[in-house]
This record gives sequence, structure tokens and C-alpha cells, in this order.
Amino acid sequence: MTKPRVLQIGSIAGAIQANAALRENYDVIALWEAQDRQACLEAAKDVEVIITTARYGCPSDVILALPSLKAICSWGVGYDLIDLELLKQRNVQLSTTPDVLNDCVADEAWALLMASARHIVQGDQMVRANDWENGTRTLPLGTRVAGKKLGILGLGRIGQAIAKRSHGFDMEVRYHNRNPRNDVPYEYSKTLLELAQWADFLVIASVGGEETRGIVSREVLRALGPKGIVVNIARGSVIDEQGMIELLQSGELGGAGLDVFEHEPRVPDALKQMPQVVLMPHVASATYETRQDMETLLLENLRAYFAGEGLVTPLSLNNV
Ligand code: 8YV
Repeated sequence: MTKPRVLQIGSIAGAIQANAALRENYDVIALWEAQDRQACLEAAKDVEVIITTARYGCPSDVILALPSLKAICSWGVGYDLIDLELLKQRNVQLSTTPDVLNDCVADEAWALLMASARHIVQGDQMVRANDWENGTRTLPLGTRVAGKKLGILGLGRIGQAIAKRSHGFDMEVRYHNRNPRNDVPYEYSKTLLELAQWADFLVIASVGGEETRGIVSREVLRALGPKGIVVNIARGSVIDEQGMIELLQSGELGGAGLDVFEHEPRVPDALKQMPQVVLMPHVASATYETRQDMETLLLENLRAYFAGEGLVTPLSLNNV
């Protein structure tokens, strides 16, 4: 039996065996390996499905070059690097890997919050450097997390998993979204500024892309205050990064736990030098179990598409 042809945008880094499984089941045209991109796209003219990841997205010229394109199957949940308007115009569907990563991303948001509030990284470094044993350094006092006010920007599936974890910490939760939800017990803040003024900690779990670019502005971060901590597991573009750096330097913002950056994998040197900041290399979903589940869901979307059953987890393009 001939294998269905698919175009893959990039190698799936951080997966377990997705790349091998794709090659085993599909005739994969590897765009990232092509010497001649145009010739590769020409060879892919009859392809109905593109495989990509949240990190690569899909360049619009690739979508436009494939007249037979019907679906893009992406590994991950972010779709900020795909032009959804273009997909609508071309009647192309998009599947992502929702839900399976909610818990691990929420766990990492909490790890960043706790690490930042309790100086976990600094404490670890102090012990390793024998500064504790030798009495050459003391750790600054941390910030209490339990009982505090947690603000969440973006109360989608990941935002709700973050909120759920706060129940064990006796925290009050409020959120800001495009629209208030009627299915959650948390109070809605009409503006992000209002949320930041109220909150001790602000966790960003919104979508990326143009609609949220820079909305966690200097003004919002200043409102969070000198004891406030911002945590970002969404997209670096959501925060005014330069504004955040300057407020952290001046002490007008207390701390930050960041998994994502505006120009990642480049991270501003200023952030690397700040002890009140905890940095991670965009790995919130990177556990063995979650990456396995993301892989299974990607493969299941492909199988179902080619079996004529339709995508398993299509994104509803009308609601985004
Ligand atoms: C991945 C992500 O680490 O799903 C997303 O949107 O950002 C992460 O889960 C990665 O970007 C997948 O390529």
C-alpha cells in the first residue's frame, strides 16, 4: 500500500519517537532538509496535509504553494505562527494537541512561581558554592505564596488547570479574558490593569499572536508592584519584555518566572543577571508522559484524516 504523502515543516524536537513514526506511516517530504525550497514545494503540490509544531507554525507561502492542502496537523497548542485568516480563506483545517498538556504546563507555571517567590535557584546555587557551610552568604527572605491573590490572564484550559492548583494554597483567584466565563467560580476583572492592581502574582496563560502582543505592558507590570511576581508560560510576545526588564532593575516589579521570551531562544543578558528571575528554555510541556500524549494525538489526527474520519481535535477557526 502506498503511504500518504505529507509535508513536514521541521523536525519535532523534544518528541519521543514522532519523527520516526511519521516516516514509518507516511511518505514525508522534509521541508527543513530541502536544498531547494521552491523545488521541494513544487514536489509537494499534491499534498493534502502539512505536519508542523507550535514552534515552527506554518509560513503563509507554504500554504499558498499547495493547492491541494486540506489540513495542517500541529504538535502543541499554540497557533500564533499560522495565519488563521488564510486558513479560513483556503478552507484548510488545523488540528493542535489540546488538553493533554494542560497539567504539565500548569505544573511548570507553579514551579516558576514557587521558585521565584522562595528563591529556589539562588538557594541551590548557595548550597553548591559552599556559601551556606562557610557562612559566606545568606539567602534573602522569600515571599509567602499561600493565602495570596492569584491573577490569571487567559482562563482557557491551561489557565483553569493553574487556577485549580491554587486551591491547595488557599488563594483567591481572579482572571482576565476576552470575555467573562459563566462556568468558573472565579471573579472576572474587566481589565488587565485592574487584575494586576489587585493581584500579588500574575500568571500569563493567554494565546500569543497579534491580539495579545505587549498587553502585559509596563503599566500593568508596575501595577503588580515591587512585591509582585509575573509568570509567563504562554508566549514571550504577550509581555513588554524591555519594560519588564527595566521595572525589575528598578525594583518596581518584584520578580519573574519565565518559560518563554520575545526572541527565544535568545534571552536578554539583563534577565540572565537578575537573581529575582527564574528562567526556563520553553519546556512547560516537556515531560515524558505529556510529550508521549502529544505525539499520540498528532498521529491520531493524521490517521483519522486519511481514514476519512476527519480530524480528531480540529481548532474551531470561527471562535479564534
Ligand atoms: C511546546 C508550546 O513546547 O504547545 C505549545 O504551544 O509552546 C509547547 O507545548 C512546543 O512549542 C511545541 O512545538
